[in-house]
Amino acid sequence: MTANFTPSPEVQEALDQSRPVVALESTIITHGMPYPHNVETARMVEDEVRQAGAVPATVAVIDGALRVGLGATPLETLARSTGVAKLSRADLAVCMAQGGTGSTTVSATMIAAHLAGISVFATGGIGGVHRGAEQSFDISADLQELAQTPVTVVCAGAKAILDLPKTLETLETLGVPVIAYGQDALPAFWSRDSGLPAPLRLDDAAQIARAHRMRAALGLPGGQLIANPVPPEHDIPADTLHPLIVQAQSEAQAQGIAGKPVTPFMLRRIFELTEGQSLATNIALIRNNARLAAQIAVEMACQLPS
Ligand code: PSU
Ligand code: MN
Repeated sequence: MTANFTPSPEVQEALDQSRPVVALESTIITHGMPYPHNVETARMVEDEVRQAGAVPATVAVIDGALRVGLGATPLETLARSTGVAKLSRADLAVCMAQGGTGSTTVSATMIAAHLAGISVFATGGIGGVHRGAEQSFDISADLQELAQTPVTVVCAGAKAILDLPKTLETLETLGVPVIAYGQDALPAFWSRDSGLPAPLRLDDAAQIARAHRMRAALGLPGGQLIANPVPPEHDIPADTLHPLIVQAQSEAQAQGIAGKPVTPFMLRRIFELTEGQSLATNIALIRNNARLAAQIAVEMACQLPS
């Protein structure tokens, strides 16, 4: 480990004692939600993990150090900052070399989690193949990361702003298991049902932990994607969202928004067009994912050979 890579004392102690730890990302804080909802949500998510018996480890780069487990002050500072870099696999090392500060996306958070020895990570929705990718070539680095880094990622499905059939096809090509939790349908972030069947289904945390261990035993690289449907009371049906997504996307196109800013722009416009309903759903689904991720981490710790 280098001096630039520093799990917090609490996280390091839990890992040393083989106690359950759940990694959390920070792009959702800096680019996914407005202040102060972002920092409030980050705290609630950490509390969910603790209540379920695991230690939360929020990941970010602060002044060149890759931090795994953020204290209250850096979390608040990050949440208030504007113009923070959004780091994926491609940008992580350069940001650190420059002594910069940035939030980590799913791909960079998986890298940090794996370096620290954390096997489970909770987020909202992963990135994927964007609509119109046949023109733009915009495919999130999250997919390649799932193919190579052995972390089980709990999300609420890929964001509905993406091309979900193409995202599923790409994940299959990359050898990533996409596992719906407790239902047959693939959830689509704000909606419980995307209208697509999920390739795989598991119904409890112990099975998910076993499948993770089985991949390792087989020598298969990469992680698992768990798609956990948002609780029913917060579901926004896909049909309700569809026209709003189409509208937001045509606005993005008209304004020439491309690359990294696309996802933050889309999330903000859906928030505005649903008059805040999408944010309440986003918060509910992240908390729900944190709970399941903690249960999986607890099972993984129980299943450790003694
Ligand atoms: N989930 C959310 N909000 C977010 C993201 C996920 O609820 O802001 C972030 C994640 O960090 C994910 C990133 O890795 O969006 C994907 O960005 P892109 O499409 O540019 O790869
Ligand atoms: Mn992209």
